[in-house]
Amino acid sequence: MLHCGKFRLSLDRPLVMGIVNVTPDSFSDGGRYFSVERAVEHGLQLVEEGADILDVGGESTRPGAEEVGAGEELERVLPVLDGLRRGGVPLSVDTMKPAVMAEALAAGAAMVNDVRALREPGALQAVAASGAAVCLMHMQGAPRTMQQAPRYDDVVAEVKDFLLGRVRAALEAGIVRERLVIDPGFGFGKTLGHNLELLRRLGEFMDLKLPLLAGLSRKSMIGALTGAAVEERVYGSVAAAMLAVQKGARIVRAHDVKATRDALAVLEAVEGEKQ
Ligand code: HH2
Repeated sequence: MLHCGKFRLSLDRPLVMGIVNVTPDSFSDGGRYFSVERAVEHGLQLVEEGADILDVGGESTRPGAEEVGAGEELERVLPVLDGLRRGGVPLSVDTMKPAVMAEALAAGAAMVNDVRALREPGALQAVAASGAAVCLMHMQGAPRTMQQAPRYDDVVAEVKDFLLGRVRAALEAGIVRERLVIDPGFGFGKTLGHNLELLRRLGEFMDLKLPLLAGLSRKSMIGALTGAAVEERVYGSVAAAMLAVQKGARIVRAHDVKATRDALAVLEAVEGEKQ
């Protein structure tokens, strides 16, 4: 059972975290309102398609992406969180910034999804002060440069060690285990070979005895394997999500919620309930 603010999410069946990106619009003034409206509409659509959680992000973490200030990020994210409350599912905020975490949690977010695993000063405290769940993700380096020369001796062992350290830090800060989720961070400072090895050996993360989240949706590794452009990576992404769940992932982060849910329905029927 994942404790997610006022929500309790059963992990008996795999959960789908639907992705809601609130990225800047190229049309300046009227554009922002339009993009908030669209993001809310899109998120509500994902709930209809079966999303169990919505992950709202105001800063891209794509390799090479530029950083955004906390004020700007909040301006993007808060109105969308507000609009998505009526969806009735827990809302996660995808951010690395403690100031954004604190405000989003005050505005009712039930989860923090941090690709820096609460390493920014003040991040542990911001989450500890709430009852929200938190996803601790591994990343080597920083988004702008992480794909330049990722290097590991044993990618699985190193990612596991890192996550174990962050779990300990979270527990010490007073965030109880029931609120923790771990994520190996596919594509975050990893080559295709590293990503494939992580997926192949994902079962080894079960040692940490925490729910595992896998984010593979539309990532460049899917592009590399299929030759498909970003918006055409749905089939490869669904296959990767299924493999991740078969190897123990309990939450999959996905753009294409309906496709992922349908595939999971087949998997669940064949495999039955897993814990
Ligand atoms: N991947 C992205 C963003 N946030 N969070 C978790 N926990 N795990 C992930 O794998 C993960 C994540 C990728 O971000 P970006 O490239 O900005 O695009 P999108 O948000 O559309 O996936």
